[in-house]
Formats: sequence, structure tokens, C-alpha cells
Amino acid sequence: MTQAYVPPKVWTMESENGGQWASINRPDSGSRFEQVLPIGQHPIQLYSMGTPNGQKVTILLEELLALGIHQAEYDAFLIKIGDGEQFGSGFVEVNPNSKIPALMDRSLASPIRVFESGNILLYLAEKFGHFLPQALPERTEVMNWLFWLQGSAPYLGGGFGHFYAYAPEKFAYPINRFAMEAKRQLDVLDKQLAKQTYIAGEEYTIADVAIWPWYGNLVLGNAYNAAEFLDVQSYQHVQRWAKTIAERPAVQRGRIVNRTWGEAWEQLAERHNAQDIDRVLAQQPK
Ligand SMILES: N[C@@H](CCC(=O)N[C@@H](CS)C(=O)NCC(=O)O)C(=O)O
Repeated sequence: MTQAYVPPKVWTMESENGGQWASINRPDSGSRFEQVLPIGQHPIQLYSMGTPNGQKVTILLEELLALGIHQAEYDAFLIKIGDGEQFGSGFVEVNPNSKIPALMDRSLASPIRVFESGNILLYLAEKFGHFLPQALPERTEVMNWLFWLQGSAPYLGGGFGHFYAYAPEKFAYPINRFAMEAKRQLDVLDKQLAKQTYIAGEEYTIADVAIWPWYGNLVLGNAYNAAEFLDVQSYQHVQRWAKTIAERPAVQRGRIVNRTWGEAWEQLAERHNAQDIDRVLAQQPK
């Protein structure tokens, strides 16, 4: 057995821990350098990256545009979180928590900043009046699942994904703990989706938009190289739901925005108009 770790009386940061994201992590917040964020021509300015949290917002924006809502036109600028761009003064003004995604709504006389991806989904759904039912019981069920996702995904990403895919070494204790939790969460979703087409009922809502980039990508084998390890095939209702959503044109468009890895046809660093996405998707092999 390796020597047990004995915590010191007071924790201090002694060195980088070597994990994939180690160089950007520090125990303090706030801006680290001066930065002016670019502003494009559209009312909505998004500063993001094509991680699951980023995909939530670009998928919803593309869904709104697919409904013909031109006011949802947006510029999506890439924030390279691996290079620490979220710690620039401009980004910190939009999100003091230094995490993507962050959005500025410049359609108003006094622009509004919106951060936290779940809140951005809620803001856009309310602003444009789509993907969130108005009646209290149905709306509450959507919010139940939106909050569920915001509370649960950190165990999948920061817990399971971190220790299984990104940590400098494989440690049994956290991998066992978070694999169990990830599978428990998948079972929650599977039981819910056994009863109905979408997460919150028969209607596709922002709850699905929030959950798919995390748990949909996971069961489709697009996250952490963990499909076999977590036996994702066994969650048949989540599989059915994930595939149905993956077929939506707006999902296929939104998932590639601010993404700079994967196949060439899934990478679009910045989006300023619909043709930017069309051009990339046209490279997809038939
Ligand atoms: N609760 C936040 C989480 C956002 C988040 O964790 N973003 C990650 C990328 S997916 C990030 O910006 N990480 C950069 C960092 O931690 O410095 C949300 O839902 O918006």
C-alpha cells in the first residue's frame, strides 16, 4: 500500500499537481491580465468553448434559429480555457467565476451579462418563449431536471471524467466512487426515459438541451473513452433518447461551435453566421 496522505494543518498550494488542467488551476479568483473581448455584429455575444457546457448554449441558439427566430443570431467567440483566456479582465467582467460559457445580450439599451450555462438556457428560453412550458406543473418539471443536471454533471465531469481520463495517475478510490455515481445517474435517467420520450415529458425542452451534451455524449461513446468501462449500452432508454436528439439538425450544428478538436467536420472555432456552420458540416463524409 502507498503511504497515506496526512493533510497539513493549513492547506497551501505547493506545486502544480500535474493533471491535464493543472497549469490553469489556482486557489484564487479574479482577472490575471488585461483583456478586451471582441464584439461581433449580432445582438447576442457568446464567449465559450465546445465542451458539454458550451454545447448546451450553442445547441439552444441553433434550435431557436431553426424556428426562424432571427433575434437569436449570435457571434460565438472561442475562449481557450487551456491557455487561461477565462482569466482575462474582459471575460471576468462577464463571468467573475472564470468559466465558459458566458454571454452578453447586447440587444438591450443596457447590455445584460449572463453566466452559468443552466441560467443561460433559462434566460434564452424565457426571452424567446420556447423550449420551456409556461404552465407551472410542466415548467417545474423542466426546472427539476435542469437543476438536476447542473448539480449532477460535476460528478460526471469533475469527478468521474477527471479521475478516469485526466488525472496524472489512476487511483482506485476516486474512480470507484465516481464510476458508481455516474452509473447511478445514468440509471436515474434510464428510468425516467423508460416512461416518456423526453426528460420532462413528451416535449423537447431545455432540460434535454442541458442533459444531452453530458449524458447523451457519454452513452454515445463521445466522452472520456469510457463507453465500455461504464457499460453505457445497458442504458437502453438513454441510448434511444440520445440517438433521437443527435439526429436533430440544430444539435448537429450547435455541437460543433467553438470546438477545436475531433474530425475536421466537427470543428468550428468561431461562429458568426449560419454559413460558417454549413461550410464545416459540408465536409462530413456521406
Ligand atoms: N457551472 C458552470 C460550469 C462551467 C464550467 O465548468 N466550465 C469549464 C469548461 S466545461 C471551464 O470553463 N473551465 C475553466 C476553468 O476551470 O478554469 C456552468 O454550468 O456554466
